[in-house]
Amino acid sequence: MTVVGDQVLWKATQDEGTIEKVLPRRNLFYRQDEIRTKSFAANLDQVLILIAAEPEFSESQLSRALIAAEAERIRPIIALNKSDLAEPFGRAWDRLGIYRNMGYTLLPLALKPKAGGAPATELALLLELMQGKTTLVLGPSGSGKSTLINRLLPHADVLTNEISTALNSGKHTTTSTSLYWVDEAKTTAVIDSPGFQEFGLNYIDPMHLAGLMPDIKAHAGDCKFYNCSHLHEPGCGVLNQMKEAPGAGGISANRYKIYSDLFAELSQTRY
Ligand SMILES: Nc1nc2c(ncn2[C@@H]2O[C@H](COP(=O)(O)OP(=O)(O)O)[C@@H](O)[C@H]2O)c(=O)[nH]1
Ligand SMILES: [Mg+2]
Ligand SMILES: [Zn+2]
Repeated sequence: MTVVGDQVLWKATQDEGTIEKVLPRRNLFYRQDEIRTKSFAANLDQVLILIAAEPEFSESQLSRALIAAEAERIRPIIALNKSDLAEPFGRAWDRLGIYRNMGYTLLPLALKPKAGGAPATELALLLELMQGKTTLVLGPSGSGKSTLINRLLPHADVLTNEISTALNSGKHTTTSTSLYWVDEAKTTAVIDSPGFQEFGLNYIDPMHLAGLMPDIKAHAGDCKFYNCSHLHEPGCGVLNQMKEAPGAGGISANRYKIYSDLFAELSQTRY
C-alpha cells in the first residue's frame, strides 16, 4: 500500500497510470494503538506541530507527536498560532518554554489574515524553514492547519471551520491526508493531515522511550543500571533529578508523568 509522500515508479496507461514499484522509504510517520496502525506520510523532512493559544493544547499529545518524530528521526518544529489572543497565547507560550529548552524550534504565529493586512514576517520565517523540504502539518482540530495551507496556497481553498459553519455542516475536519506543492519548481511540499487525537505509539519499545524524550535522556546517563526504567530503581539519575530540583530547568512533573504513563501504556501492549 502506498501512503502520501511515497515515491513510485509508474507506467502511463491510456488515461491514467499504474504503479509498478514503491521505492524504499526514508521514514514513515505513523501512529498505532491496539486496534490499528495508521500511516500519516512517508519520506518527510520535518513535522510542523501546529498548536494554538486556543483551544488549549494537550502536553501529552504534543509529547506524543514529538516522540513519534524522534523515533523516525524527523525534525519537529513547534508553532504556536493565534498570537493575537494575547492572554491565552502568553500562557501557552510559557508552557512551551521547557520544550524550547529541550532544543526544539518554537515559532509564534498569527495565521489569520487581519483586515488592514497583517505583516507576514512570521509566515516568511516559517516558509524559510520549509524551503526545499517536505513538511507534514500536524495538530489538534482548531489550531489553524487549514488556515495555514490557505495562506501558503491561496488557491488550495481548504475548508476552514468558519466556512463549514456557513455550509451548516458544523465543524469541518480534514479526513484525508493531502500533499500540496508550495512552489512551482515542486521542491517545497506541505502535507495536511487530520487532527491528532489518540496518538498511539505502540510500536515503540518502552525501554527506548527515555531516549526519545530529550529532558529525560539528559539524566538517563547518570543511572546506576544500564537498563534502568527510571520508575523505581535505586541510583536512578532521572528520579534523583526529580527529587533534587523539582521542575527547575530539568524534568517537569508533567513531563515525568507523561513518561511514566506512556511507559505503562507501552508495556501493557507488549508480550
Ligand atoms: N484569533 C485567531 N484565530 C485564528 C488564527 N488562525 C486561525 N484562526 C481561526 O481558528 C479556527 C480554526 O482554524 P482552522 O484552520 O479551520 O483549524 P484546523 O482545524 O486546524 O484546520 C478558524 O476559525 C480560524 O479562522 C489566528 O491567528 N488567530
Ligand atoms: Mg482543518
Ligand atoms: Zn534511571
